[in-house]
Formats: sequence, structure tokens, C-alpha cells
Amino acid sequence: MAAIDGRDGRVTAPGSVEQPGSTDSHIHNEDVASAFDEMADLLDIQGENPFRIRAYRRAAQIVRGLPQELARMHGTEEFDALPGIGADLARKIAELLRTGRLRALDKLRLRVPQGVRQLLKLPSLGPVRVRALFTALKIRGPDDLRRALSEGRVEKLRGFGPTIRAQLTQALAETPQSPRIPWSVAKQYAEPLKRFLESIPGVSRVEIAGSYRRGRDTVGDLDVLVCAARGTPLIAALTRYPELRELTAGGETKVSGKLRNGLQVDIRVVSSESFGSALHYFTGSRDHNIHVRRRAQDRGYKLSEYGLFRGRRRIAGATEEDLFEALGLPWIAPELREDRGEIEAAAGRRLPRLIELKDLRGDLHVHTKASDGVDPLKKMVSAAQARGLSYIAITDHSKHVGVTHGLDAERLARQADEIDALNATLKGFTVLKGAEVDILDDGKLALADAVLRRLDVVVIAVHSQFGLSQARQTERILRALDRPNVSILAHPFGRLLGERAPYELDFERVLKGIRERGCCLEINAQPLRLDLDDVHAKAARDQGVLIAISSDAHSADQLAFLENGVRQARRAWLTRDDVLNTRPLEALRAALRRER
Ligand code: DGT
Ligand code: CA
Ligand code: CA
Repeated sequence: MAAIDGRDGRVTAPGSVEQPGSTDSHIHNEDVASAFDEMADLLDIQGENPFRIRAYRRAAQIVRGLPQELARMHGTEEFDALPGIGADLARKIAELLRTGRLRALDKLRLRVPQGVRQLLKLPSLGPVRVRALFTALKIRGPDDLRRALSEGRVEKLRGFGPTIRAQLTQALAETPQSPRIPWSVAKQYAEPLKRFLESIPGVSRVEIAGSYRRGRDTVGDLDVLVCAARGTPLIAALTRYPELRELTAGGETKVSGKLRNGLQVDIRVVSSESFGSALHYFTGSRDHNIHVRRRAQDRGYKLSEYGLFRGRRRIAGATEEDLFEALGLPWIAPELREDRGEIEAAAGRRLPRLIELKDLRGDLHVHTKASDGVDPLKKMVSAAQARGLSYIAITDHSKHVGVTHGLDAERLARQADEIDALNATLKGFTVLKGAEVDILDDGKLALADAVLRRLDVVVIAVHSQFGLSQARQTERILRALDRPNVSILAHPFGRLLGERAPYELDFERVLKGIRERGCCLEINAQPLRLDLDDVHAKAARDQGVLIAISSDAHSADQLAFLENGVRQARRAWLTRDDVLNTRPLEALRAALRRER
């Protein structure tokens, strides 16, 4: 493999290179969010003003929560109206979008080496301890720390007792697993790359295959297929694509590189007669491929990424459809291709008719300005109408220690009046009264039974005590499900991709409890939650438990997140009938009415 380009990965200013596809900005929301996160970390390590630090963290969070590209919003009223982004942060976003750099960040990086920031990820290392390690022991990263620990230098520092030192030694010994990135982050990089490749003369078709096409919640790398005429100068074009670095060629048909965020990209050039079989092969999953290949062999064929052959005769391979058909199967949606029974179901003509975004009639979990959302009730409603929905449930947080601006009974009653008044003006759309109620430590709920009884939709959720034992966590949730009017258990495992592991839960028991009580489970469509995951959502479906696909929107534009939930639902084999909020309003009300 020959290195083609020694670019250092610095972001090139958009528009500085004349090239196909240059209408796309090369700075994506995740780039801006990571820059702000890094600012916050570096300021934190230096012990700077906590308000400034919080402003950067909050801005990173806001940017991550935007469904649309900042680069497209910039200069519009919408951009100016972004909450939590003051004039200074807006200027920094503009600088990033324009130049791909942030001078303030460059300056900070000179003072604090990159490796120091990595220390923050270790258990029990907050900014104060990291600062101590850096200033007192000149520790510039994980390797330095490992050495200092083994040489006994760390124990001289205050605040580094034996327990912490043991924790650190262990954490440093565990080899870091290669990071997977959330699907929604991968999309920010995959789609512009696809458009760029499509704009190269000679290229007739581009598909992102692999786990991305299967819609997995996280993606390990991008597998890109390009159908191109012989002699297309693909590599030359790619060296001009500013988002890719470390390009290496593996023969004439493969180019690999890395994106700025470290994500590996494998690009393969395929002929049109093989495109279908290559698309199938590189979409995977591996287990699905192995099963399909066995089926081909059983029928006397040979299957590879080049096509389906009998002897040397090509039977199929130009499209996925003709490949499946030659194997006696209907086309199988990529989301199902995990060898979880889809090949048997296809052979038996029992494939589920997977849910689509247009099947959703409403959203049962959204927030407004009244709690921690950013938009008022009216704006949430008009956004839902604009998306073609016919109902939403307003489920602001209940008042509880730890949740700022949560609603108590009195504010909830006032919101109910506001909803009644609004409903009186709406045609063909209904606003349901709801709340997202905290499950307290002992399984009680943060709102009284009498208050719950007045709501149309009660969504309950764990927001604290993630570390309980499996038995206690399960008990706690089952007890909360017994309160009146509870309909939906939100984000049942509490995981945050890349940040927080799911808490311990006896899912079998929870499922049984949910079914017995006539409740539903949620697929929360926030891109970092996607909770339930595909496997648990499929188990719920197999047990006949209805699933609510909910955006958990904290702003009007986050209703767009429903699409993430639908992708996850498809991976769980869900049909329209398996999903609560595909029901028309009256059927929804009937399903919410629990028999007890
Ligand atoms: P990822 O990247 O970890 O999120 O997951 P995938 O599924 O994208 O896996 P990747 O990138 O290693 O490979 C892309 C596809 O190529 C994979 O889904 C199936 C196919 N493939 C890779 N290795 C093998 C293999 O050893 N056997 C077979 N049958 N297929 C393979
Ligand atoms: Ca992949
Ligand atoms: Ca790959």
C-alpha cells in the first residue's frame, strides 16, 4: 500500500479548492460540537471560569441536537435565534465554518497538550486531578501516567490514594476498544462524501454499504461502493477532497482513508455487472453473508462479491433483487440482514412489512419551554402539523430535584388549560396532555396519583440511581408501572451512546410486567439514545408488547428525529401494527386506556 497524500488532517477552508461537490460545506455539526467540547475540556483543565466552560459545553450540546446542518443555517434568522448561542459563540461558529479552524482553540492547544485531555476520560480523573498531574508531574498523556504510576511518582500527589491509583492502573491496562461512532454522526460525513463521489465524471452510482446501510445505531467504519467507468481518475479526485486524509491505495479498485474524526473509509470500485452482488456483500452483515452463501452453495452456485456463478457462467449480480431472486428469495431490507431469522422468513415468504416514517401519526413524547425544551407549545404543535402528524402528547418533565424547570401539579394544570384552549382552535389535530414523570428511588412517581389521572399520556422514566442492582432497578420500575394511567416506559435502559452504559435490568421481568399492565415500551429516537435497542425492541415485539416511537424532541426541529426511531424499529422487525403511534387518535386512546 502506498501513501498517496501526507495531509496532516487539518481542515481545509471550504471553497479553497475548485472541485466537484464543492457546494457542500466541509465543516459538519459534529466538527463544531467537538471543537467546543475540546475548548471546554482545555479551559476546565486550566481552572478557568466555570461559566465560560459551561457555555461551551452547552453550545456543543445544542449543536449536537440540531437535525439540520449549521452550515446551511448560518446567516439565516433561525441561526440568530438559536438559544444558548450568544454573540461570541456565534462568531466562533462562523470562524469554524469559514476557515475550519478556531484560533482560540489553537492557542489553548499550545498550552495543554492533546494527551492531557485524554486523561479526562479515565475513571475518577476530573479537571482538578488532571491539572495536578500535568502541572506537578508534567504528565502529558496516558503513556506518561502509566509510567508515573509504575514508578511510584503519583502517590506523592495529594488526592491520589491507593483506590484511585488501582483504578487508574486497571483502566490504563485495558486496551481501548476501537471507537464506534453514532449513526447520525456518520451520516454527517457519509452523505457529503457520497455527493462528492457522485459528482466525479465517470461515476454512475455510489452507495454507502456496511453497518451504515443496515442502519445500526453505531458505525465502525464506512464501506463505500462506487460504480465507475474504467479509467475514471477516482484517486486523483479523492486527494482533493478535504475531509479525507491518509489516503492509501490497495490496487486499482480500492482506496482507503481516514476522516478528520478518525473514521476509517474504505472505497471500492465495482463494475456495473457486479454492483448488486458487491452491494450485498459489503452491506453484510458477515453472518447474513455466510448464511446466504451457504444457501447458494446448497443450490450448486458460487457466490462472491463479483456475482452469483454456476461454474463460470454468471447467473446474477447486477442488482440485489436479481441476486436474491436467483436464490429463491424476495429482496431483504438491509436493516434485517443480521442473520436473525430473515433468510428463513424470506424463504417462507414471511418477511415483515417494515414500518415507514409515513406510518407514524403522532409523537407521544415531546418537551416545551415549560420544562427543558426551547420552543413554546404552539411552535411544537405547528411543527408537528407541518410534518403531517395528527397528534402530539406534551410530556414536560415533572418537578423533581435534579430536573430544572420541572412542572409541579399547579403548573401542569395551567399547561392543561393552555392545551384545552389551543385544541379548541385546531382542526384535524389534537394535543394530548401528558408528562414525563421521574421514577423516584423507591419506585414512587414524582407526581401524585390524582394528578396522573387527569393526563392522557403518562410517560415514566429513570433519570437517577443508574447504578442500582439489577433486582432493585427492576423492582423500582415495576412498582412505578403500577401507578395510575402510566402508559409508556421511556428510554428503558437509560443508555447514552459513547457516554453511559445501559443500567442493569431484568428485561424478561420488565417485559412481562409491561404486558400484564397493558403498557408500552419506547424507542427513544434521540440520536444518542436509540433506546430500546434493536434486539430488545424485537424481543418486545415477539412478546406482543406495543412500542411507541418517540422523538423526545426538546425543540420543534427535533421532531425530525422520529426518522432515527423508525430506522431502529425496522431493525427490530417492527411493522405498522407493532407501533402504538401509528394508530389513529381514537384507536390510540383505546390502547392507552388500561384495563385494571
Ligand atoms: P462495522 O464497520 O463494524 O460497523 O460493521 P460492518 O458490518 O460494516 O463490517 P465491516 O466494515 O467490517 O465489513 C463490511 C461488510 O463486508 C460486512 O458487513 C460484511 C462484509 N464482510 C467483511 N468481512 C467479511 C467476512 O469475513 N466474511 C463475509 N462473508 N463478509 C464479510
Ligand atoms: Ca463498516
Ligand atoms: Ca469496512
